[in-house]
Amino acid sequence: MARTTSSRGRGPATGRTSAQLGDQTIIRGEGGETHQIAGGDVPVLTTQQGAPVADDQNSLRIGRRGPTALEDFHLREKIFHFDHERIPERVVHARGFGAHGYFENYGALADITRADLFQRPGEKTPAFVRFSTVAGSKGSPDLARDVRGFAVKLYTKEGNWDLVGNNIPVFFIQDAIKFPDFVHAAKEEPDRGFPQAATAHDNFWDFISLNPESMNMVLWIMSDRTIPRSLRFMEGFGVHTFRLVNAAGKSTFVKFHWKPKLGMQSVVWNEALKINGADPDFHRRDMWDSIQSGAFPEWELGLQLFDEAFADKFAFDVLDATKLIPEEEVPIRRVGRLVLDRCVDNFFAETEQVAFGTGNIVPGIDFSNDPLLQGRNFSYLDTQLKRLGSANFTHLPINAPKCPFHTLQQDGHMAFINPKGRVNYEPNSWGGAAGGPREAPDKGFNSYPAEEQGQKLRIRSETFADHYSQARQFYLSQMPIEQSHIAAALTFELSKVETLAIRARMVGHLLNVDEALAKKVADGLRLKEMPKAAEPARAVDRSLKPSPALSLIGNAAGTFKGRKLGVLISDGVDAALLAALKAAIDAEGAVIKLVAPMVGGVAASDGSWIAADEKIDGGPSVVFDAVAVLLSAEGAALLVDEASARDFVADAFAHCKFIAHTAASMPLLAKAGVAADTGIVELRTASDAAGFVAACRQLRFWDREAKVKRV
Ligand code: HDE
Repeated sequence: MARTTSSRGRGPATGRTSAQLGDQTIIRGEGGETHQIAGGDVPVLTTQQGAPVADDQNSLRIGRRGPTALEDFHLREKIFHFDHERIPERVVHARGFGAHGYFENYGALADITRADLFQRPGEKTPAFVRFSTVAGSKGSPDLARDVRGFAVKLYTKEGNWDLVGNNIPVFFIQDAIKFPDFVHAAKEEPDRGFPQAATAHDNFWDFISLNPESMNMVLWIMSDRTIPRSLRFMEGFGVHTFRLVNAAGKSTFVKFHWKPKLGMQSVVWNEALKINGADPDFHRRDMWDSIQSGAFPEWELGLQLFDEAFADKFAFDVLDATKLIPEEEVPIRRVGRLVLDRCVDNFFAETEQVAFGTGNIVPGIDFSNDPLLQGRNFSYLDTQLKRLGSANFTHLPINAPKCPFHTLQQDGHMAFINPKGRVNYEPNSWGGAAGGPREAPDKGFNSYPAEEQGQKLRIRSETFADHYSQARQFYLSQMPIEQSHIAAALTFELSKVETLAIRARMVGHLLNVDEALAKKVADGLRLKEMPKAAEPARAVDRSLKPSPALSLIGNAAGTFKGRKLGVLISDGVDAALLAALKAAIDAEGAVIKLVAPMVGGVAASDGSWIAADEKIDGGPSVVFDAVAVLLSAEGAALLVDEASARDFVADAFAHCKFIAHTAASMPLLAKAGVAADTGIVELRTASDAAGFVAACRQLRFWDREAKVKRV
């Protein structure tokens, strides 16, 4: 084996070399010994036991080229600890991104709940939120077509309240007992270990097609909701019906909603596929960047409140998590806002170790009998023991309440909150403080005393039997462009299913949702014959009125705020035009990023130097919401034959983005196949910039889509 003289292994034979690493100078002496001279007052590196470490570059060996000594406690401890760095990833929702913030209460809600956080107007409750995808592993791409988790931990003065929700208001199944089957079917197939983070495979659609209660959710997951542009631009839902209980013991049913202040927005599927390649961290980077820049993401908490009388007359069972209550039937009351204003200090300690649980509720909030929720109440506590390895996971700072807490639980692995004193049981006759914590009959959590009776049965209520009517209602509530996306997504996913019978079975279900949709998908799959409609357990109710609130595009916020404009520039870029565009984007509260042939920058028309944010193939247009192509004639001549520049423009066009350009950029636009439409805006002078940014408020120029997406 060749002998190395690498500076890390053995020092050079003579003299000393030095290298600069950050603020440290590493000096390698003759024979390999190393000294670090810290720049400034930095702590000394130690072992876990606190012993100062003299050499962190070389293990202890016998002779210059001899074996390593077992007594090297520093080496052993370091490798041992490294070997145990991972904890099991979440069995679902493994990939996530968390941030801190607060919930601010708008007004007192004492009439409907005694929950402490809702009692005082303007009160701020610390919050931690973790967003996630469901199916993929920790390292999967952000833009997988998937439901997003939206889990909120509120550290209230009467304990932690976790609202462990999703960005879709309904769920796949009605009973927790089917959750393992559902998740097995959705995740990678067990024999081959793929596909990763994708439902486009046989097992998923096999299960779904045999499980008609999923159909409402299927329509939702095939909609653009599962490819959000940003975690900041999506809604959140508690999904189940919960109860709010006031001080007099009166209960009101509630469904929880989070409404994004910047409105909703999604990407298109072809864009999602490309974003996953260009920036698999697209969502977490977006969240990180916006919080770090002070543009704090915000949602309003909405309550849909209803009573037993409404529940009795509503067309569906309010305990069935595959159904929602349209906002048009029970309006949403906005009661506060959630602001995320701080990134985590340590991803593992906070985002990875945070333990949410549906069972974490506080006085004034209570469960309903939703069988999915009841099952979840077991699962979340159970899963924490597996993942965090100790019943003391609540001692971790991210999980511990921020209000005083006193239990009589003790010991166990890693217990580091250890009460002093003699008392660890109750009742006891030790008086006063020595007697330890006592129960509080009035102030403490009292379950709502719902009357329950009946036979012990494994049975699904008749009232859960309608599987298609709300799926149909959702589909008919979408704008035509959204309907076409749903049909395209179903066609894409089912095209990946190899078993023809499964494809046909799914189309049989779609016939109960909407015949035109079923036909579109059948044609898209080139099914030789139309299958028979699936036999519904209960006849489809075709009289449900569409709910316009369910459309994403139909409820766009009409702002470009918080969005990103990507500007392709070259030497000779018109400095005044670029400055005007930047000013208009700043005024909108949006972000501008400059993309150039080389990241160092370009020489502008006025001789100034403009640094770029990205090199052309590092900043493809898929990571922007709109683009501007501000090339000079020389720039266009240079880039017209550059594939990444053509893709920049062609993709922006295909993804229906607004495109501004200079006249000189036309050769590149023409080569990229751009055909004129009103979403393509020529910037003649600096005064045109503001008009373009105003047009971008529509977010996408959907009229173009029929011209660029033919199958
Ligand atoms: Fe979960 N779910 N879930 N889930 N879920 C978990 O708990 C489970 C369901 C949701 O960011 C696990 O700590 C069962 C609905 C989110 O840490 C696990 C059932 C909704 C997160 C679990 C459901 C969710 C989880 C895995 C059917 C939306 C991520 C790791 C009865 C309302 C929380 C963990 C985070 C995580 C079980 C259904 C949302 C295994 C048994 C419905 C956002 O306990």
